[in-house]
Amino acid sequence: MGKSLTHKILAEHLTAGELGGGGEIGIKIDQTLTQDATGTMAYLQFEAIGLPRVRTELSVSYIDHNTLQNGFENADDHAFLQSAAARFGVYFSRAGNGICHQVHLERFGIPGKTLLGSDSHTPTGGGLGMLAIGAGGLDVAVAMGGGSFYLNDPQVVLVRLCGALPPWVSAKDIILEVLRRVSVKGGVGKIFEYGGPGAATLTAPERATITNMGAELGATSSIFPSDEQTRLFLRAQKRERDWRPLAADPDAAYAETLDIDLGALQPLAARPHMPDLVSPAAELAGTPVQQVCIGSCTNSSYRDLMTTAAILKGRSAHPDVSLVVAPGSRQTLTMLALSGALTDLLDAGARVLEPACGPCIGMGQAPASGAVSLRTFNRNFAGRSGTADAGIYLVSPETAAASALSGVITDPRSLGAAPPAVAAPEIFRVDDSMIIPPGDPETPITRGPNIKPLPVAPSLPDALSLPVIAKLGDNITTDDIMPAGAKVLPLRSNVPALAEHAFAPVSPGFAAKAKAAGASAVAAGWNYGQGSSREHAALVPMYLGVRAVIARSFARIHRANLINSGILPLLFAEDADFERLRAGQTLSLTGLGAAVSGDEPFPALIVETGEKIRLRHDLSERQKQLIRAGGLLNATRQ
Ligand code: MIC
Ligand code: SF4
Repeated sequence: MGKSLTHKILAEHLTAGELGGGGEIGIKIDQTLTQDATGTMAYLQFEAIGLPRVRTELSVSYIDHNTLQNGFENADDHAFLQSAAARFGVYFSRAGNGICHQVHLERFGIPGKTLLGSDSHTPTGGGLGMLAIGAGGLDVAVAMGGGSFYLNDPQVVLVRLCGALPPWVSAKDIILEVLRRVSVKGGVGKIFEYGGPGAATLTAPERATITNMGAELGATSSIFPSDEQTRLFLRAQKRERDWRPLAADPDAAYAETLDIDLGALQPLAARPHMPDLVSPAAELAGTPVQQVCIGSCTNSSYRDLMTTAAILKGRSAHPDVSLVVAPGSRQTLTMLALSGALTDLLDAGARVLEPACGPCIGMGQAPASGAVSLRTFNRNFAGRSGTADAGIYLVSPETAAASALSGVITDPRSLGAAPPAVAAPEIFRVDDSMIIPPGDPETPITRGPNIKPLPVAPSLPDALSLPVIAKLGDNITTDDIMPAGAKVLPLRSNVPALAEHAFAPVSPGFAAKAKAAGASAVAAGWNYGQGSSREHAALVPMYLGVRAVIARSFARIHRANLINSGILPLLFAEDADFERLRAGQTLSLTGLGAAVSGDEPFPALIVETGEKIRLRHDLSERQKQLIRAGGLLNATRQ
């Protein structure tokens, strides 16, 4: 039986465990990336590990999230990150150079390499045939130190594409179709490998749109083969030397297969407030729109913005629509400028932002109360835009541009028979002057007042009495646990200040209750912790004394972050146990040492009612050790 591309790359990098065995595996990481909202912690952790320089082939630190400088905090963080990059041997992509995933694709991604990034959309690199995975900052810090990255041996799903996209339908509609079929939790534990004859019709940036938003499936990663399209892209980036052909064996075995006929797709939109609530744009047509945002790491390549500009050329955005364009990279923005397309965007009334995450993470451009905002982004969780009652729809650049012109959700096919043709450039404008190479290992680290020491996890006692401060529903996101946005993000390197905002959207007053309790637990439904990789969603609860999260299931990255922070990720043994436990009750856990060492369900007492419920865990031997040691940082130092 032949091998999938995923298994080939995993096999080349395997350091522990067995492929196909279903257990935990360790892999060697070739490249890492961090961004400024997660990077401060990652480099503080790398510093705490105590190595002088990174041991990867390449590590890059990007500044792209916290670019609104309302106070000193973000600039302080950037100065810290720049000095840490120089000292530890990391490339530093300055503020204004673009979004980590877009720039990494353009300038650093290499087919067949492994990439670990402290951002959930790191799988964007899968568009180039890399095995690119998102993780918490601490996992990335360990990988920078040369340590293996551990993951559950993934199930590999083949997404077989046939045919070619019809006019006005683009890559975003493909991944929205996958989300419609698979759902936001359907990808947990899986890697989506794209193939079939339709794959060859997609350029590398189009593929990257798909692998980027594979994160919204909860998937471990997504990957395309490295073929002629990949070669053309790398050649146009003046990096053809980085190309090598890579594909699955023709008789490769897969856990599942998903067939998509590209020719049968139509423009789609994800409705508020989940990326898998997908409808045809035509069915939503006529809904008034107050804001249209084009950009983010999903859809802000040269192809996407040139297409947008061509659709808008010679016309104006509807007077009721605020049209925002955030280019993905300085390369894209300068090429738009040189081609004149930037003028077309400005003439159409676009508010052009610097190349950064911007509105995608609520860094400015919060929509008006109750507004409908169409975005080419990847997440539409309630409140993430900065406006709690805004309704965010996720769409392609084509649908966004058509709707910006009309002021209502518009199926772009209504604009005519064929969209303006945008050819992939023969050569991109390559200028790496805003990427600073690694500096002197003696560089002193700059530490402004916003850089606070790392919180330290406690080790596991044998008995715990834990008030359940909150009982939450299904699909709780890390934006619910640790909100982002322009007001809160500047506190990412200041855990005590950040802690005041924990669980704000779903459990107001959480921080005060947790502090009063000393030690506590949180209960939740399915897919707890989906979304962002931010380890702050574990670090902050740990800082506030949360010792266990008991859920029906967990999202991959967040579960790993909980363990890394020494918080027990427990599961309800049965549905009835979930029903029985209520917020405000106290859970008494005894014999925890034995319970963690064993693999059997164990009892927990609800103090108020005297009822016993049964809990379990699915920790690997390595994870059991981490929990006992009080998390990954303590364990690594030991
Ligand atoms: C996001 O899209 O939610 C972020 C902001 O990029 C996060 C990282 C973070 O919270 O800093 C992610 O996707 O991992
Ligand atoms: Fe930035 Fe948004 Fe992409 Fe996250 S999803 S990396 S915030 S552009």
